[in-house]
Amino acid sequence: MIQADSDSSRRVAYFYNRLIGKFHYGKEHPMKPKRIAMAHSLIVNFGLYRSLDVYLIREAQLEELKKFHDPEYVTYLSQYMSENKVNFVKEYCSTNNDGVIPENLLEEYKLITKWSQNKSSKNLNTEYKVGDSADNPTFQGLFSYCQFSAGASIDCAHTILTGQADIAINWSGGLHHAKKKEAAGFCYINDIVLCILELLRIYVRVLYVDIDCHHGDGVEEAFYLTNRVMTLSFHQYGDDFFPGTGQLNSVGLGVGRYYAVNVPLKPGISDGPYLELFKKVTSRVMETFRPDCVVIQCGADSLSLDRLGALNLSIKGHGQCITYMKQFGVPLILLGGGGYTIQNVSRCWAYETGICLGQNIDEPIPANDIYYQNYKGDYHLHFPIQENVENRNKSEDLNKIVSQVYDHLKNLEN
Ligand code: TV1
Ligand code: CA
Ligand code: ZN
Repeated sequence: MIQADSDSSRRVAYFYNRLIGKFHYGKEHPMKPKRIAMAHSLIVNFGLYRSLDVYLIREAQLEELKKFHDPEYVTYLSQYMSENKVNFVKEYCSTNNDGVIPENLLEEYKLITKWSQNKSSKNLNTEYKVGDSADNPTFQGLFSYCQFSAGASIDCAHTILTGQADIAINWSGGLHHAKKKEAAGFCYINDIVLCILELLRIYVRVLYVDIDCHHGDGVEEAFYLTNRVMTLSFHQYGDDFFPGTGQLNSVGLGVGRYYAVNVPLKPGISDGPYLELFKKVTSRVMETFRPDCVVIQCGADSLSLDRLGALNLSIKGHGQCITYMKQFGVPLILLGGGGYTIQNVSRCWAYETGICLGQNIDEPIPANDIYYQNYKGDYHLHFPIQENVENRNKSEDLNKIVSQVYDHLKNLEN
């Protein structure tokens, strides 16, 4: 039974486009856009869509991406897609039409051929870290994928700013590692930075909270020098865990000093200690920073049994972070992010969509779900917690983190 809790219900804008799930980083690559389609399918099958304002994700235009990214980098990314498109058109022509270009594709074909010939050699991959490592491959439609992810996060900001929603959700966003002119950690365009920049056109202060198991380095770096955005990341840290930044003493610079907050964690942290830490830190941050809006990167790789992360949260524990942030009554934007055991990612984000609506879903996966087979072995929404995982964070380590963070935040009180 769905428990409707009308007191905590909010007007929720949910952004989706069924094309998102079609993009593919490559067969062995852990990042699977399909998980967005799986989450959506659960959201539909649990009946949550009936209470959501569902918006179609549009592609952000080049000019919008250039609000944060280097124009040459954006052009480079767009050209790359065009090059793929050339191959696609060529392949299409040779397989279907014996090399004859159909009239309706001719103009497009000419344009993209010209682009791919004009491409200067300095623009080839290594400078922008695109296609030069297994982490950030090029793939069919890469640029469109970036445009969708960013278009939705920018529009999340707009629904909040115009008062059309109290909470806005984009599970295809949250690509927190992308830099001004560099791809990193499966991220090419930083939809989060673009979203926050849009919010800053009206709001004075924006809080960014990142519960992905990786450090939110791209967002932290973008706002490292400003006091209008506070970035707060909880992440696994140490033993060369990617990206290697996010120490407790990275606090921001200049007027941005103490407006970056980092909570580095060792593997194995479970719901109890994580939530205690999360609440202690976020409550003090809310009290001292008093943001006009909170953007949450809800990376689901902090869940137990993730393919890349080694933290030990349950879906309920992960969701309690959202519940806790919701009770401050400040507008929220929820974005996706990491999450590599995909049947748990879709469970988690469907559950958190329910939380936004004040609907606590807890029933098995509906048998008519088109991705039903993906849940084979356990059709419950919640997976059992791992009892045999050691929490390598001693309570004295965690207490030390809290008191350090409090000391940093004391510098902001006046
Ligand atoms: C292709 C095929 C790529 C298999 C990448 C895990 C793969 C990884 C792959 C992988 C993998 C990383 C590094 C490598 C530093 C680099 C969306 C020397 C089984 C937000 C990004 C993690 C996390 C990048 C993104 C990391 C996010 N881990 N198999 N790659 N090097 N890269 O460690 O924060 O979740 O692992
Ligand atoms: Ca994080
Ligand atoms: Zn991650």
